Amino acid sequence: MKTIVSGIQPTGAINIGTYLGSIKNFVALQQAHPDHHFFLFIADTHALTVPQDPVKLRQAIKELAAMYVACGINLKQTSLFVQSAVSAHQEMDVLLQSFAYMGELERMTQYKDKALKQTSGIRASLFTYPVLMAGDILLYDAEFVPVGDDQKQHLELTRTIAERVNHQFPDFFNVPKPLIPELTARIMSLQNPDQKMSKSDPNVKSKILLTDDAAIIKKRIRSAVTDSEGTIRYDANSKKGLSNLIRIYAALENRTISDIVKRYETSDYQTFKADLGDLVASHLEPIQARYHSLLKSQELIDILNDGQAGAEALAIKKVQRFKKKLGLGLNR
Ligand code: ATP
Ligand code: LTN
Repeated sequence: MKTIVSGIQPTGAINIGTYLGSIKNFVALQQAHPDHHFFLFIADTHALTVPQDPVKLRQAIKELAAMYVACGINLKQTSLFVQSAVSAHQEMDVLLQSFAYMGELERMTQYKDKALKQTSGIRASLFTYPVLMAGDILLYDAEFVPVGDDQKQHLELTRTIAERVNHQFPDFFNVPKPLIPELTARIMSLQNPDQKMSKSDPNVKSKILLTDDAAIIKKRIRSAVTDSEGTIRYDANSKKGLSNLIRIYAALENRTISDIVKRYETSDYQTFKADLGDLVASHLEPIQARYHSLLKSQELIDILNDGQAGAEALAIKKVQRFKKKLGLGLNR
């Protein structure tokens, strides 16, 4: 069976950066590869790498699960589950710790960035996070891993770890390919187009949440930082803010940047922003309706239970085979 694997941390409300950089592509990827099974999870163990309020974390897990389904994941082709419920993820993490080197982990830019932001102690799990992530992927012998640009380095390390294991035990892991979207690899903050739009950014004006209502969405886009030139053209260096908005527009309409620029070349920023506000709001409306009905439903719990069973069926066997290869335990 060919597989696709991806996950998102339940660390807060999902914004259109995460949606366009990952979730929307999950759906497209499933359509393009109907023969691939998708192991999609809520990366709750990853969330513990920084302090969390347990009540909020549990709520965020359900919200993310509901959002995945609301965004149109094809459940017939997917095992959707909570990472911590499949303990093979933790086991694989421990085993792979012996196939990653300190120097490799020290080079991870996400670790360096997040460690800098910590006001109290930096957790050991933040440092070893990429090993847990490698385990998430290798457990299912993923062919493809759809992620945004910020996860590229973690994917490279995953490939290195897989190749290292394979060197000792030929062909044990499939070496996965990252799938990073060209147009939406990095959607930027609406207030600071030099920074990626991020869940953890405390500035509410920097992002559009998938649960925001139409009035808020339009307001956020209206107040997005652009430039004073006044001409609608794409330039990712000198017109970062406007170019970010053009990318969001193009991605939502599944069109190219030049299609959008052509349509608005004689327009002003105000008109473009108003149209983009309408487009985002109408795109999110059906997602929001489905999300709210799912959130409190038994259907969601059933989906997650089924997904867990589907994931365990593969993951437990893979870990057992790995332990055996490594010479762990008794040969019973
Ligand atoms: P945090 O701020 O807590 O680190 P985040 O906003 O970076 O969270 P993640 O949960 O780490 O979001 O990301 C989930 C997925 O969405 C990853 O594949 C990531 O690469 C992608 N992603 C997140 N933000 C963006 C963005 N602004 N543009 C494109 N892809 C993104
Ligand atoms: N590190 C990722 C979340 C994640 C993930 C994965 C993504 C954890 N395990 C496996 C793809 C495959 C992030 O979004 N920050």
